[in-house]
This record gives sequence, structure tokens and C-alpha cells, in this order.
Amino acid sequence: MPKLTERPVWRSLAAHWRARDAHLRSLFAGDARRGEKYTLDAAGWHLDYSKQRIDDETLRLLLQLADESGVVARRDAMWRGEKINNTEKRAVLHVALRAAREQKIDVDGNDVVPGVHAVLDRMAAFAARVRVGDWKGHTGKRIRNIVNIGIGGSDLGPVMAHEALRAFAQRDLQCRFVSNVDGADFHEATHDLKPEETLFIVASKTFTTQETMANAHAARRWLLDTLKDDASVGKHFVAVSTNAEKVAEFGIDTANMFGFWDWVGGRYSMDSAIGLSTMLAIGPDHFRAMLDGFHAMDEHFHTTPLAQNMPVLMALIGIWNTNFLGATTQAVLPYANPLKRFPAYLQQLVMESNGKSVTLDGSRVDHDTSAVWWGEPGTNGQHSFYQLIHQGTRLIPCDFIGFVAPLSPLHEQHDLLMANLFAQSEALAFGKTAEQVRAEGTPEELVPHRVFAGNRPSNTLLAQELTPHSLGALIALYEHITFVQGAIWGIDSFDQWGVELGKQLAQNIAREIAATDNNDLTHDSSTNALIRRYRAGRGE
Ligand code: G6Q
Repeated sequence: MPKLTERPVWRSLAAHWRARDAHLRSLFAGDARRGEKYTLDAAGWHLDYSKQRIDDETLRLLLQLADESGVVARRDAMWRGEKINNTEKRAVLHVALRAAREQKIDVDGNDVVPGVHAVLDRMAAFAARVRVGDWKGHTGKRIRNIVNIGIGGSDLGPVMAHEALRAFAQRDLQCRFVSNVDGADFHEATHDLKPEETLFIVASKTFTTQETMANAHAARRWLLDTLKDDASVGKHFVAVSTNAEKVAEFGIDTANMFGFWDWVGGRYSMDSAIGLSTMLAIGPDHFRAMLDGFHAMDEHFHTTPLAQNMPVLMALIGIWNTNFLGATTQAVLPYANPLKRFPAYLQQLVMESNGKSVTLDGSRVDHDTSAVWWGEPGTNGQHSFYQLIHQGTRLIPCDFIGFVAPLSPLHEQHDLLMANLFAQSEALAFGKTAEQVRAEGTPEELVPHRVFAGNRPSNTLLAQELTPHSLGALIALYEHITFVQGAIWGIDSFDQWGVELGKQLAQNIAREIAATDNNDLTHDSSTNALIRRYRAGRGE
């Protein structure tokens, strides 16, 4: 197949863009029904994409691009358990994690769904015991604190879900998260906890990750400093991992280990046993509702024609904005404070998946891949970086996310929150002309400063309520957007070789920092000098 940018459909999209540079003002003026026409509903979510700089022809060409890029074939290969993670020779089956009990999904000829449900059942039994106080600590006390130790994919999803679903959590069970190898993280998370009431979850797919192992050993020392009995580890540590040998080596009884599989990528694992802290907080029934939300979006993605397929359309619009309109970033702006960690979660999901510059066959891409994803909850962002989105020189497509039902008993404030969401997307799309500014009596010298060019694209996603179900569906939506974009760009969205080099170098440098011989450094002059300065200062 020719390179992406040499394909006729790609060239047609580029030509289409040059030929048609209409402002959103005229696109809306030209079609009174545009705001209803470019909308879609799936798995409890309503998408309004009418404020994107597209028309029917743009959509036709983008859908042709998806079609010719083999998105459907790759999607179906994922569901068939084929090893579509090319460079690691692995299947990619996070969709199996939320499959219904009676579904069948094979990897290498074995149905993986019974295994998924067996782990979920064990997690549920364990969570139920902890939640009612039946699982006791070493001294017979009830567990009051859960500390999840993990990093990257073994942290960001659980942290995000914990924030998002606090309203569904058992309030007398406190959940905290330790990820950073900076000891300050562990210290802050544990300094006011009682070891005899604390349960650590060591969440690590490999059980070899430097940061997680350092924090797990710190946790063990912290526990034993007070409880003074190695046997206490069994009551205060459980593991989530694929590596039973290393779990046992650490001293955790593998009876208290919750497994998953190599076909679950770290950043796609929050709905596997990696979600144990989530299940402990919200309980097995709410956890199941979250999985059902994921599953509802999976079903939509798997079975709906491309033109009505929400992840496909959002992925295509993202490609339009990135590759044709030249946007280099994508903002995600939840108008829901509980989703405050959602942008951070998406950063890993999307940027670790699609931050690649070679295609599946190893050749260099001749187009941009993932945008830089970022965001903060509205309305906080409005008092900070929105200035640049409205009047800066860069094009920043935005995804606004909101809920109809209030997230607290303060109903009036919810109306205010949502008024702000609707106002922002309106202001971005339509702006304010110089004539409008003058008509307000603005002094002439201030007119240019008060003009809003508009024509800044956004999606609005609305659901009735923030629940485990709607959260699951929202996460699955972005997982599949990531999948579709990776398929069109022709890259492996499921490996992450880009994180390896720094890890290797850090191991060498850690050894050099520990050594006393100052002359053994063979890095560049900058790195050598920095290490020497650190070593010298550290000795003082
Ligand atoms: C995610 C990545 C990465 C991973 C962490 C933690 O897709 O692979 O973020 O989740 O490096 O790895 P472990 O779970 O093996 O400790």
C-alpha cells in the first residue's frame, strides 16, 4: 500500500481543506439544522460534533480514509485475539476484560472469558471481606486504609477512577496511591496511617518495575517497624500481577495475588485486577456496572457502521484537526470536578499508544501522529489557560465533557457549571467580530484586543450522570479513538519502546551515584558535570 500521504484519499482531503476554508459562523448560518445533524448517541453518551470545521464532504472523505486504512479489519482482528501488537507479538484484548460471562473470546485457541470472570469473582470475594471488616490485619484490627503501590498503567487508571467515583465509595475505607520513586510520595501517603489498619496493594504487571519495587520494600519496612513480625506481611499485602514467581519472592502469598494476562497492556488495564483498589472502594456491584459501561461502548464500536460509530468519528475528526488543520495539541476539559484526573489518564492512554514515528513495518511515517493531549477541569481552566485557546495563535481543538444531573446537592451551582461549558464552546466557535466589539462602545484602541476570531473547533460530550457505567463507557470511547487513529496512522498503538532508554540509563547512573570514584563517568560533559555536582552536594 502506498504511504499514507501519497494515497489519493489523503490528497483529496488536503485539497478539500485548501478549497474550503469556511468559518463555523457561515457553516452554521448555511444550515439551520447543523447543531442537530452532526450529533450521535452511544452507550449513554451524546456527542455534538457540529462545532468542528467539517462538512458532509469532509466526513465522506474521512470515512473513506478509515475504510481504505483497514480500520474494520484491524478492529475485527483485535476481537479475534490476533497478535496485533506487532513488535511484542501479543494479542490486544482489553475488550475481553469486560465481556459478559457467556461471551467467548479466544487467544491461541483458548477462550479467555472464563479466566477473566474467575479473577473478577476472587476480587469480589476479597473486596467484600475487606469492606465488611471480615479481613483483619495482623493484630486483629479492621482494615481502614488501602494503599495502591503502582506506576503508569498500574496507577493512573485507579487514581482517576477513585477520584471520579468517590460518590459511590465506602467512605470509611480510605484509598491512597503511591507511584513516584520520590520517597516523598510514600511518606505523604502513609505518615498519618496506622500500619495495623493498612492494606497495601502492590500493583505491577511485571513485578520488576524499579519505582514500584522500591515503594513496596519501603512499605514492608514501614509495616514491620511497627508490627515487628514477618508473618504480618501476609495480612497487609496483596499483589496484582502476571508474575507469580516474583510475587512469592517478595513474600506475598500467591493465594492473595490477583492475576491478569500479557494481552492486557498496562494503560488498558484499569478494568482488570489492576482495578482492585477501585473495587475495594466502590464495591463489586458498582465495579460490574463500570465494566458494563465499557462493554456497552465496545459493542457500539464493534457493531456500528463507521458513519455512526462514535469512536471512529471522533478519531477521524482528531486526524482532520491534527493532520490537515495543523493542530499540535488536543485539550480535554471535563466540566465535572471528579474527572480532574481524567486528562492525566488520557495522556498516558493516547500519547504512550500513538506517540510513535515508525509504521508497523518499521518505516518512518511521513505525517504527524498523536497530538499532545492535556487538560484540566472546567471552570478552573477558564481562569488560566483558556486565554490562549480563545485568542492565541495556535489552534487547540477541545473536547468538553459534562453531565446533565448535578454531581452534588448544590443544584444551582451545577446549572452555573453547565452554563459555562455551553458558553465556552459557543465562544470558541463563533467568537466576536470587530463590529460587535465596536457596537458595545469599546474605545477604538481596544477593539483588536477584544476581538475573538472564533472558528476554534470543539466536541461536546454529554451523559445523564457521572456513574460507574458512564465512566466505563467514556474510557472505552477514548480507548477506541486511540485504536482507530493508530490504525489509520499505521503504527503499533500497543508497544512503548520509547520509555526504555531512560530506564536503562537511570539504572547505570544510579550505580554511578552510589560509587565513590569520581573519575569513572563516561557520559557527555553535561551529564558528567551534573552527576558530579549532585554527588558532591549529597556528601555535604
Ligand atoms: C503502560 C506501560 C507502563 C506500565 C508501567 C508499570 O502501558 O506499560 O505505564 O504500566 O511501567 O508497569 P508494571 O505494571 O509492570 O509495574
